[in-house]
Amino acid sequence: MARMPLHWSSRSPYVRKVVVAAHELGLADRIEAVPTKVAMTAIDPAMLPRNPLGKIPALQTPEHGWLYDSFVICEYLDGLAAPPKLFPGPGPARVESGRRHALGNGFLDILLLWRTELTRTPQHPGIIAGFEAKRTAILAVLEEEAPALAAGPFEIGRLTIAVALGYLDFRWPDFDWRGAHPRLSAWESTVAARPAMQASPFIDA
Ligand SMILES: N[C@@H](CCC(=O)N[C@@H](CS)C(=O)NCC(=O)O)C(=O)O
Repeated sequence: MARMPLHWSSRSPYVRKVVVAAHELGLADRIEAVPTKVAMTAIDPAMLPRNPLGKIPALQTPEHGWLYDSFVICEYLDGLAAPPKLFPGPGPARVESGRRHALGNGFLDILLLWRTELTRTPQHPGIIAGFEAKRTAILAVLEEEAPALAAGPFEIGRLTIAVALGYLDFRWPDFDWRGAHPRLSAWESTVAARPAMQASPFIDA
């Protein structure tokens, strides 16, 4: 079966979500990575007909044409795969998975906006303070939830939280969150060792 082109970068956490999902679902060989450089300040005009938001990931599918964003692409891949799946069926587990995904993805959104703010001179101290407060709150909630994270299956919510923590380490290597969050740190180390996570490291290429 033909491979599906995926606009891809080794620096993008949202792309990594898709690649990890593809590996977890046994579909990695269905995807053809198309290296793509985009940024808020560097739009690729060729991307816009494929994703008018100008963002990656975008996956070309036989049934739906170009699909975006990472959550939608992961759900699409989940539909192609045999169990075990990354998206629970309707019911409480689905709602809880969706909440975890919102937390992990929202964390990613904050970290990306934060990096953009750091490129500006002068930076807005109120915005930076807000990011710091949210990062503190998110890590506190995740530390509280770490036993539950460890007790359940690796679904789209846990996958996204794992990618967000990996991105935090990638872009803020000097920020030691592990010392104050030992249970979260232990869980992150376990999930970071999964073959799907190992197959898709962040690289600043
Ligand atoms: N909500 C989107 C976010 C995607 C996103 O922001 N990707 C970044 C790369 S990490 C991007 O393409 N940025 C370019 C831009 O904002 O114009 C998703 O989950 O796919």
